[in-house]
Amino acid sequence: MALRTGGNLSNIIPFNFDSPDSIKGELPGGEFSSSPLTLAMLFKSFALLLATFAASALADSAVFYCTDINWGGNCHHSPPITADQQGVCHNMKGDVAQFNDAISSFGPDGDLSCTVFKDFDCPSTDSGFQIVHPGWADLRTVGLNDVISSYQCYIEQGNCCG
Ligand SMILES: [Ca+2]
Repeated sequence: MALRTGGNLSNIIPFNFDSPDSIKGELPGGEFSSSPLTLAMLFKSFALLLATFAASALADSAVFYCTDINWGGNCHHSPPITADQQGVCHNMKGDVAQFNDAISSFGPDGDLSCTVFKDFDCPSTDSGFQIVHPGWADLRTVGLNDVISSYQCYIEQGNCCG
């Protein structure tokens, strides 16, 4: 989904809504006789819809994990993982140290694809374990209960970073 990765609405919505004349100029054939104000309002509504969708899509690009299975116990919703943060390794240290070797459910939102590791620093010597939305509500089923120490995520779909 391209809208998720851009974050810059001016790239998505190339219209100037405050000037109906600018919309006139975009139409093939130049002049048109129907009310430019109505058309501008229509475009504006569409733009608001797009902006709302884009905002919700961006907000969804995060990771949710919990200390108990089925999203129970103590849980943490990570900050949104944006296009420029793809591949960044997140360690269960500092503010989230309580989750080190304690996670029993792990789920990426939206289009994220994440790899979890048993050790810190997403070691390249470990291929890790890939998790995509909606994630695993019971990490015991994949032998990863109470062992995860780091993870990294990529935006799986979308026309990133052009
Ligand atoms: Ca560990």
